[in-house]
Amino acid sequence: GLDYPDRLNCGAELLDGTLGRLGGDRRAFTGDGVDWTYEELRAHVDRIAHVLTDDLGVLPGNRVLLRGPTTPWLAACWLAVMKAGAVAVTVLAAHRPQELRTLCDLARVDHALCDARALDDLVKADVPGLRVTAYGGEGPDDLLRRAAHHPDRYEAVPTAADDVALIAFTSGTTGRPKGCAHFHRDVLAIADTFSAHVLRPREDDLFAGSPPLGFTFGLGGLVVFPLRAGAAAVLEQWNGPGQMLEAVRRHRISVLFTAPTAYRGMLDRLGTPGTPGTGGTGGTGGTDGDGGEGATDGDGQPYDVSSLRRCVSAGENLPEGTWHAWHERTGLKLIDGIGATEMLHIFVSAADDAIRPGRTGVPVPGFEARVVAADRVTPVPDGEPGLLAVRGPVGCRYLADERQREYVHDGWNLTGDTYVREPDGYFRYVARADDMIISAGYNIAGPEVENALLRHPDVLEAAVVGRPDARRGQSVVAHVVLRDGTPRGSETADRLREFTAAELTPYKCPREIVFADSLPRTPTGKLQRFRLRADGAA
Ligand code: 3SK
Repeated sequence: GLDYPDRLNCGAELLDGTLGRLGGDRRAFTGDGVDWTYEELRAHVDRIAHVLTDDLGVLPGNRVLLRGPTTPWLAACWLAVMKAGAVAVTVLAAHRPQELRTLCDLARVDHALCDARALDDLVKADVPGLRVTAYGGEGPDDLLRRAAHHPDRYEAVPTAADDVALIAFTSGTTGRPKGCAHFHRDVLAIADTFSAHVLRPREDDLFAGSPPLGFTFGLGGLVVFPLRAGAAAVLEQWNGPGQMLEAVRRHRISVLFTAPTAYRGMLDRLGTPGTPGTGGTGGTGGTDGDGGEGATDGDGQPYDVSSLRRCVSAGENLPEGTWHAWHERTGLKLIDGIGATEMLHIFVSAADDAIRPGRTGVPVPGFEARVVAADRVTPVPDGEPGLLAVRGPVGCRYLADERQREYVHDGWNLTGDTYVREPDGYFRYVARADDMIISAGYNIAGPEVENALLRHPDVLEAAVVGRPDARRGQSVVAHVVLRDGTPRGSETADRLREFTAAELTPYKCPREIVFADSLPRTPTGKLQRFRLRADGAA
């Protein structure tokens, strides 16, 4: 088990602990015009922590909202909040004023540190009593200007291991946000489970990825894991897979965190071995402004992914076809994983030779997983679908929300995913439990139909939902984003229907195909199938 002392401050542990172990002269964060060693990072963090406590009067336990694009400064603010013993309330740059107001109210936020470039919406949110301090701007009270007047060493508040360190929000894929509280020990636990045992980073690794730091997938992958390993991270905001590929080449990134959609978007640009990529599409893979150059990036340089060593895919189901295409093109085995904001990070996964394509993996060391029946308690036999239940060092703690009772049963967290545990102990994703389609008495998993569609060369993205149908209860409708240049029309729809008919049992085949420019997604990139069900069109 994980054995942490009763007094534990995850910010101090990640920064001072690593620095003490490995020395401060190693590279820590780069991006947004800065390039810091661990020593320099600690000086910035400690100065900001002084501003928090000495100037702004932030007390241990106060809740501090953090908002901004992915930069080393945002990560430094997060670490300073940790060291000051306050609670980081992480939100997305994409949250709009009304949403920000709701989140601040839910989390009882006292202070906010906000990138000057993202200030407008927070000001518009007009949160009663909120003290907002901007960073990276021109104002005389700018956080960084204040920080310069403070000492570069700060003694971290000796928080308890089970003091709340952060509150992260999940809107799930259906709306009403919930705040999830996680302890200082939880932050270290995700590094000491998934990262230590599955990812196995090296000190010379350079991490990067697309998930924002307001999404715990990004916070873990881009801040917690590299710091715990004494490695470095590129912290910059990318707009789509073209910019991602450009960053991989420019920085020589070795560990990449992103979602299946982005891996497909990158593959679309890279092409298959021997064939040049298309250099850009208009699909959900990205609107990067780099289209049209063939297999070169925005700098006119050929794409080069040879620096990549570990590629993590999470946030959504990874279709087996995407796994094989990435492997064929790059020689790398994608590390698939399922995580949840409620669980902070990934709890079922596999790497290297333990990977079985098309399966998410096995419980990460430290976690247990099982598949249970609709009563949420009784395990179903291997090979049968049911609800995924998981328990381990990290678990769900919603802030005052009755949905806690639905999520946690007898110490097991029910993530809302339908899974099958196969006889070899591997977990295979079926669908989100509320995304199962019931048509003419058959249970149909939308992702299975989506995966079949994605195997067609003209399909870039697909979302399959049930539509109310008087005869069948529900009928299967596929929303499809086509690759550039493929005509939308009945001929293409017929070809796709024929294709799925050759791949799937007839009752699973889409009755209707709707073409779309893009699919509705949450700001963290998850498909919002409920919006397709409600609209009947993208
Ligand atoms: O919500 C998710 O999908 C997720 C995946 C990996 C790590 C963390 C999270 C929240």
